[in-house]
Amino acid sequence: MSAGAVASALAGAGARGQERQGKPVDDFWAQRLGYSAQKGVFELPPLPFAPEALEPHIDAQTMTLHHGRHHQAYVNGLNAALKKLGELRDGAIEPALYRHWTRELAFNAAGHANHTLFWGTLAGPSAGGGGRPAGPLLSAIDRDFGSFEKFEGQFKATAAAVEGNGWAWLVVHRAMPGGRLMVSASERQQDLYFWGSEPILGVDVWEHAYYLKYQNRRSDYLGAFMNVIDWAAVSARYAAIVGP
Ligand code: MN3
Repeated sequence: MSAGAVASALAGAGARGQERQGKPVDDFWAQRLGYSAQKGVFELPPLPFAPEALEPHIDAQTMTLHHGRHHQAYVNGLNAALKKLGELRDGAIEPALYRHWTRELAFNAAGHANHTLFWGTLAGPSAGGGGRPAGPLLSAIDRDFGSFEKFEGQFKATAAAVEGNGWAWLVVHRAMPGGRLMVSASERQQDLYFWGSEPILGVDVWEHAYYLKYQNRRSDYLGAFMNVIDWAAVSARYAAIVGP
């Protein structure tokens, strides 16, 4: 390594060290997930808009139940898993209980994170929901999928094909240069997740997300969902990950 490269690498390490001491570059999850250091538990963050804001595409009753009961249940499950794992460490050790509560931890933590991201990427018709992105995100979609229409086709088809409960995602892979985008899916909350991918948009296709209004017509829900995507928020998340 040349002297210049060494100096450059050290400068980079120094910059990263400063970031660790101060505000991290990308502290999205730290800001959003509602961890109370004082109480030592996660708390359900409020829905960032009124439950009726996504009408007529997603109804208020679905939103109220989805946030207040389903999302709350993931937060409760996450806190319970952390508590139980602590109790197991301190008491009688039964390996099968570790397996159970570690699974509970992964499922509920992912459920909490998935829904937190989800609410933050939605906007009603009067708040700019729907349409398509602009700027660097649209350029990246054109580059990586061929066109916005091809992205939309893959995203909706992936969501329609999730077996049982799960999600379809638009993700950035951190290891690939230039903010490479991909469409992926989760079964349940986190099964099929691959390390290094960072979701910037997801659609919840658990039946609790749409059954009251759409019953078993998942494809109708997916069509409506495209009308409530807050592309400005998705673009901001993309920019935060990829950088200027
Ligand atoms: Mn859900």
